Formats: sequence, structure tokens, C-alpha cells
Amino acid sequence: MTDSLQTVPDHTSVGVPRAGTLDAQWMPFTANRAFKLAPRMLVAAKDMHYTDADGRQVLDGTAGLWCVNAGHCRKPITEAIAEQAAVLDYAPGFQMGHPLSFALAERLADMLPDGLDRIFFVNSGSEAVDTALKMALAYHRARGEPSRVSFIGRERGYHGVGFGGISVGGIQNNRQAFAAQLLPHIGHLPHTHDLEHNAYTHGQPAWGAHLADGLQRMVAENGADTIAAVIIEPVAGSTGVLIPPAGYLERLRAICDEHGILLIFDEVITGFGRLGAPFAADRFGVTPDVMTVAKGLTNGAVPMGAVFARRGIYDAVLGATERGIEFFHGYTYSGHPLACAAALATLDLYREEALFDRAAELAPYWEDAVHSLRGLPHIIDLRAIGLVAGIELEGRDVIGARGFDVFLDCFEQGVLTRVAADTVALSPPLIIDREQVDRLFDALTRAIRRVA
Ligand code: PXG
Repeated sequence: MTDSLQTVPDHTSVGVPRAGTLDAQWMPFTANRAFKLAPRMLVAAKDMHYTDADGRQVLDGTAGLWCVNAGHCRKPITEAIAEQAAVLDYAPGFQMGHPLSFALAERLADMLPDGLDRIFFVNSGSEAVDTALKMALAYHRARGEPSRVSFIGRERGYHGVGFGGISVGGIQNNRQAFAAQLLPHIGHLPHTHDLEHNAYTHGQPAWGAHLADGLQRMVAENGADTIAAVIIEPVAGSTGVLIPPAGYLERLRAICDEHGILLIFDEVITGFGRLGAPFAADRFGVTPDVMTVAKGLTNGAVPMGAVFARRGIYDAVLGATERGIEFFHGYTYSGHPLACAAALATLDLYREEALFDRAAELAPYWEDAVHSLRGLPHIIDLRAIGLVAGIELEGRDVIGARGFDVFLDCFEQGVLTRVAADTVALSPPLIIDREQVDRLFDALTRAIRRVA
């Protein structure tokens, strides 16, 4: 018998079983104790809405965790998963194959920016990042440059929670607890967020491209022949929606090219239409050598990630091994049949409903809605691109406290948001309509006015 037993919501009203006590699950990235005293439970979802345990409809302003780009429980996807589960539930992916993963790889290769057409399947963004980093090492070794072992990330970067990801990542809380065991040979570029120069920018900030030159300095200090790859999010998501300054990505690309350094775009958030184009690489016209994705690949319905590599990387790694396994890496669930079925159905849906174009068409309305918040109390910056928004509030006594209060107030009003410290991050499903955009921002306005 535990205290939290008293607080378990009654799910019976929406026809799902009671959860019992909440004690046994150690929740991810959650204040476990506080949550279990006052749980927020979601029990069903359809299109733009969740249903919570009290039967309330909650407008999804975050596409789950940036992943449900086509909206929730879309029939073509749920049916594809159910059908696949009944036909081929699992097939080993090592030294064996099944047709769906090859079909999915072909399909993705067709929609990717030119040059990226070799695809490795994983199960999450974190795994995609670790895989990409290993690919970079394998590539340079295969080319006879095994001294290239350093990775360059960026301050305020988020690349998941594997040891590779937190090492190249630039979020202090995620690194500090594990600081003694991070990967060696890591550098970080400065982030590009500077309120003095960039606050309230519409679109890409004009200031900040020069910050890419930090890479040039690292090359000068350490030698290009030590650096394997640079990894960045084209638009940083988790640390509060940081939009790349005009010319910044181009400059990084040029410096990488000059010095034989691989450029990895972590598109776990920006992939699959979030910016009103298939990928950020398309949106900004800069193609990386390696791209990591997850989330929107299956509309969040089955865990899946992928790494897209230039053909030359694949060819080099395969060519360096005379016989047998060329890349000592892979997961039990790489290319899982259910995930492949979900991904193929998701890509069909994106295409049939032209959801990436829809996001692009709605983006100006969205941006106006974001900037309409200007002048409300506590707001110090507003940022928008595609169907993403960052609403930065001035911090209070404890970092993140004001942001979290806004999140709670919005949830009370039946609107789901996310906060990164004191920045509210919004990323709704791409099927959102104007009326729902208005509802989202009305709720946010009320919440921001109310919080201390
Ligand atoms: N790279 C990027 C750019 C991400 O945003 C990951 C890697 C890791 O993906 P997995 O699938 O291992 O979680 C992510 C994940 C948030 C939030 O609220 C963001 C993520 C996950 C959960 C919450 O900002 N991004």
C-alpha cells in the first residue's frame, strides 16, 4: 500500500483499465515525486487531441514530443501496424532481411536531398546519433585517416541520451551528472542565441553567421586531421527553438568541405515536415553528409529512427573490408517490421495529404500568432519557423519555474505545451487548423498573463 495509490486517476470513464499504483515506474525526464502526487494522464488520442484521464479533450500543441506530425491515431497507420503484426511480427535483421525495410529504405532515398541515399535503421534519436558518430569514425578509418576521432558539437545542442549523444550535446544538466564518463576528444561550437542581437527576429536572424568560424579556429588549434565530424541540429529544438542565423549553416558546410570533416545534421525534430519542407536540409538548402532522424518517421506510432549517409560513406566503409561484416553495429530491432509498416504508411499519408506543404502554407499565420504575444508580461523573445515556436520568458527565482507554471496553466485549460527551462516550445501536428492555432495562443496568452 502506498501513498500514491490515493492519487491514481480513475480511467474507467474512458474504458481503459486502472493503472494501479504509480510507484513502480521510474519515469523519464520527469520530476517523479511531484508527478506521482498530481499525475497528468493521457489515455487516448485522435487527430489534434488527447483525451486525459478525466475524459477532457486536450489540444496537442506539441505533436506528443515533436513526433506525431500527421496527427494522432491516423487510420492508415494504425491499420498498417495491425496488419503487419498479424503477418510478420518480427524478423532478425542480422544476416537476414525482410522486404519492408528495403522498401522503406528505397522510399526514403527517393525523398532525401540529393546525395543521401544509404539508410541504416535504428529505434530512436539517441541510437541514430550514436550510429552516426560511429559511421563517421568507420569512414575515416576506412579512408586511411584513423587519427580523425574528435567530434564537434554545439552548446545548447541536444542529441539524445546515449553516452555519444550527451558527449556531443551541450546541455549542462544532461552532462554534469555523467561528466566523469563522457567521451574524450569532444569540442563545442558556441550556440547562436543572443537576445541582444536576435530578439524578436522574423525568420532567420541576420546576426550570427560568423559563429560558424569557431570551427575554423578549432581546426587551426587541433589540426583538421584530428576531427571526424561536426554534429548540430539545424534548428535546435529541446533547448528552446534556436533558429540558425542566415548564412551560418552554409558557412559550416564550407569549412567542413575545406577540411574533410563530415557534417552531421541531427534532424530528429526538424525532419518530416516540421519546417514546412521534408527536411531542414531542404528548407535551408544545405545538405549534410549524414542525417539522423526518428520521431516523425513513423508519426511516433512505433519507435524508429534512421541514419542517412552519403553513398560515398557507405562505399568507403564496405570497401575497406574484404569479406564478412563491414560495420560492427546494429540493434535487435533495426528495421523492425511493425516500425517499417508504420513508416511506409506515414510517408504515404504525408504525401497524400501534402502535409509538408500544408505546414509551409500555415507558417505565416503561425508566425503572426507567435509574434502577437509580444508585449505580454515576462516575454523576452519570440521565435518561429515552419510550425515551431519558441516563446521565451524571463526566468524567476528558479530556472524553469515560470515556464512550468505556464505549462500547467495551459494543461488546465486543455492545451498541451512543452517547456525548455523558461521557453515554451510549440510544435503541433501539421494538420492543425487556424482555429486551433487561435485556441492554442489564446490559452497561452491567458496563462502568461496569470503566472507570477
Ligand atoms: N536528437 C534530437 C535533435 C532530439 O530532439 C534526440 C536526438 C533523441 O531522440 P530519442 O528518440 O532518443 O529521445 C532528440 C529527442 C523536448 C524533447 O521536449 C525533445 C526530445 C525528446 C523528448 C523531449 O524538447 N528530442
